[in-house]
Amino acid sequence: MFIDYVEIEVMAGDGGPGCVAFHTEKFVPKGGPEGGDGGRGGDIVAVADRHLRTLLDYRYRRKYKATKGQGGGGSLKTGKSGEDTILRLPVGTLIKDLETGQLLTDLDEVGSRTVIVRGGKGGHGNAYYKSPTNQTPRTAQNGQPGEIKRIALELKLLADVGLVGLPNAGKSTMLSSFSAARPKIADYPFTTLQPHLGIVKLREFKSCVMADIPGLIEGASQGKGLGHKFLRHIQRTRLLVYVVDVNEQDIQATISTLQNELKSFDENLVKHPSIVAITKIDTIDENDLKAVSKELPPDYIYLSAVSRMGAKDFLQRIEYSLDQQ
Ligand SMILES: Nc1nc2c(ncn2[C@@H]2O[C@H](COP(=O)(O)OP(=O)(O)OP(=O)(O)O)[C@@H](O)[C@H]2O)c(=O)[nH]1
Ligand SMILES: [Mg+2]
Repeated sequence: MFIDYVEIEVMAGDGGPGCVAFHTEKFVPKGGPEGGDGGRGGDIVAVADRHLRTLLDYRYRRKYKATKGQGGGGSLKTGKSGEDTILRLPVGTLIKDLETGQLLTDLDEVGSRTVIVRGGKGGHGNAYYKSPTNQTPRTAQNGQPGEIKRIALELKLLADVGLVGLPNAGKSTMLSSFSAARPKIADYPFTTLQPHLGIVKLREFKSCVMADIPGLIEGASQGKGLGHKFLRHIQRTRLLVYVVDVNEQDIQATISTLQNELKSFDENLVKHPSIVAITKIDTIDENDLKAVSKELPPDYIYLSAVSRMGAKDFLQRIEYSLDQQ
């Protein structure tokens, strides 16, 4: 469940063909063979990039190709090599060969680099075949084809953003509205019994992992409701979102309740960067919303996970907070 998984095809570049050419110069009859070798095809190289967190971008593009080597030229010129194609992947990505099941690499450190498929060698030009018995070879070799593999990218996800709220606050609805995850949603408390993760696209090439966890109630630390052990799933998140239903009688008191429960699990949790998201704003009319927002700090975000009102603001705030760290 907590694994991001994508299958793609990677094709290294073919080697360029060797060249058949002979030396030509005024007054030099019968110049020798001078066809150069073809260039190597480009490799496909996987690199661990610390700025990436998910494999989301690889879901949209499934084929990656490196460029071909160029053909050799006259005057013993070797063809230009093809360019490598770099696959930037999050740290912690495992790459497996789908045909053999073999683990090709584990990008376990920032900067880890592995060649996944090698470009083909360039073919020899005719100069290569010159020998005492064959002074004028007229053949050259084709380049070798680049390797092709179907590979699986597999990443164990760690959540960046944790949703914390009372039961029924709308956490699961939020996750399903912003990601492809489909946690159960229902109009009764304690619908969510275990954490769900989803990948939220913030903008192109930028995404984060959001965790939806069970609802928290006053006294959870004493075992009320579902207890609070599930909070360990958000202990390593970089940002907490307090999710509060706009219809809640006392929004500030609700946030304090949530914070007290977090504190009794782990003091450090309340020191995490956080955002307050007041949700379900589609359920009250504009004037009531104005009245509510007047009484609350100006940096709270108002949104509806159903109508997606305020969604853009919310995602921007998440992006900004994650960027600050
Ligand atoms: N109108 C409206 N209804 C919402 C919104 N968000 C959630 N709901 C409704 O509120 C109820 C509870 O939503 P959930 O997403 O299951 O709440 P939760 O916080 O995950 O609840 P637990 O898993 O029990 O902790 C459901 O009936 C949702 O349809 C919203 O933005 N607008
Ligand atoms: Mg839920």
